[in-house]
Amino acid sequence: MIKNASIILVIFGSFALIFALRFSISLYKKDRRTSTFSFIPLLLSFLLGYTIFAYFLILKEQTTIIELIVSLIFFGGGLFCMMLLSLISQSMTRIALAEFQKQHGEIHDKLTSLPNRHFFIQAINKKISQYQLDKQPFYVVTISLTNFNNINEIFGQQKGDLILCQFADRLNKHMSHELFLSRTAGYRFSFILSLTNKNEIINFIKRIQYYMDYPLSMLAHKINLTNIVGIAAFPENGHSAEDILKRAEIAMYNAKHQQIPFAIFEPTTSLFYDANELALMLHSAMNNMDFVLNYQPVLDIQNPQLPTFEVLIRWQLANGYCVRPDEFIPIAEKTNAILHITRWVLETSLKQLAKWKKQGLTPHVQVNLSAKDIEDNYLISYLTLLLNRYSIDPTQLTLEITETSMMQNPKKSRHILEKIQNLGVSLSIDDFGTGFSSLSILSNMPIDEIKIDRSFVSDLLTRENHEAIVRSTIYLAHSLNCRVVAEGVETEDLCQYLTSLGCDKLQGYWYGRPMSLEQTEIWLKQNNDPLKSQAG
Ligand code: G
Ligand code: G
Ligand code: MN
Repeated sequence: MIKNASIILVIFGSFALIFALRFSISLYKKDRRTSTFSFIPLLLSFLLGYTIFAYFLILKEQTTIIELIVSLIFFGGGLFCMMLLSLISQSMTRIALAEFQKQHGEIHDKLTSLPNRHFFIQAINKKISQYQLDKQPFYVVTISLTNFNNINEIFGQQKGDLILCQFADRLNKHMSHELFLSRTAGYRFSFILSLTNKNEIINFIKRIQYYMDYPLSMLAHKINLTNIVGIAAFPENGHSAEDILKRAEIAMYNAKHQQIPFAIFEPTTSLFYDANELALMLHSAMNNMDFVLNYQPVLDIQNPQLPTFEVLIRWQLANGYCVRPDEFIPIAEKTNAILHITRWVLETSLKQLAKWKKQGLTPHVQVNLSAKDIEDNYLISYLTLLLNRYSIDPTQLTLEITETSMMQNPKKSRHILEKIQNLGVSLSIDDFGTGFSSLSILSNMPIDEIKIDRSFVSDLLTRENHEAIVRSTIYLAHSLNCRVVAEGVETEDLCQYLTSLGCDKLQGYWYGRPMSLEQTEIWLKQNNDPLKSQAG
């Protein structure tokens, strides 16, 4: 009886060990580490011990209580090993699952479960490395919804999300796995096409757009989502993944701008980003201050030897495009970003003046302020700090304020402008004639200079009423003790006529275009040459 019980216990124990061995083998198959492998020989040697002990029990005629207890321990040990390895195996599976989910989350979008922009860039990079081997060019295509904002407004964010998922699902149905369909921004998706023939590409896009134009349904409503597509080619349109994707997006903006369903990137087309996009990009540009300054020379008729420059900001994107200040300054004005930009422009300009001073060059610079800047109570202290820090003579600096921004809050503007003037810095009214300033307000402003807007100057010689406006503005400005600058002087004829009207300064392509820092330094050195000045 005791003998049979002992044998059964040892046999069950060894079965448990066999299970433990199976767990450890499958664990090792998944894990492939020596620490997990070491379970296998250990369990095998246990199993050998169990078999020898069972054999020993079977051979013996009688079994003692001690042997029964040992068999019990064998049984328990086998069970213990089985449970332990099952537990380890389960935990490892859970850890692996969590890791997978984490990685998946990093490269996938939660809403649509499609890969995200990060993944897509990796996918393009993979295609680029493959190109080194097979020389197979490819296209990156971006498809964006154009009326999704309306959908969100009508149905609310939650339903909007569901509609977006339906759109993504439908798009995914028409794509094979190798196209790497990804969600690359809010309501924008991208994929990679390995076709080489342009007609094939166009047919593919047309087919996709045809399917995507079918209405989707939400709560018994039929929803028409409209989309546009931009396409860029590798290696024709760029060499890095970011460049190609960005260019597909630029092509897409062009399609939107031209109101056509799709466009292929053309290196000559200009850039059309929408305001939302620019606002997002501006945010990151502000972190690195991705701006540069250009300098446009201004001719001082009374004092032609004194070089004067208007400082003009430029925002250069990584893809080589230059966003015009007309496009991004209004966006920066909506947030307080403009205050930081102005401070950067002021500091960079004054730092440059300090560098030039060391080389014996003391040009005059004119910096543009925006409407928000003249409401900024800290502008004065910042300006004082800069003038002291860089030891700049305040008469080397003029600040330009547009007529419209000055008129937004004349009382406050006047207060701040007076403080600026007290520092010894000059003030100039930019784009004069485009706003509707009242003469009484104007005459009370501490102004040193008026810049007549180029819309009046350029056709001065052919439009009598513009000639009258310019002539009377010069008269008015002089009676208010202000100097007058004419902007947009593009020809020699204009220059002569404006000089005869008594204009004090001329600015325009005739005298010089906005220049990079390097070009400006060359200009400065040439104009600082005493021999040339005397000759001129
Ligand atoms: O140089 P360009 O034609 O792109 O300039 C367009 C407009 O942008 C001009 O009206 C000019 O005054 C404005 N601008 C250029 N640089 C600056 C700047 O540094 N600050 C502000 N506020 N406006 C600028
Ligand atoms: O508004 P503000 O004066 O700041 O504008 C200056 C802008 O005018 C600069 O961006 C400059 O590029 C542009 N500009 C300067 N001179 C000329 C010119 O002669 N013709 C034209 N069309 N633009 C000019
Ligand atoms: Mn200006």
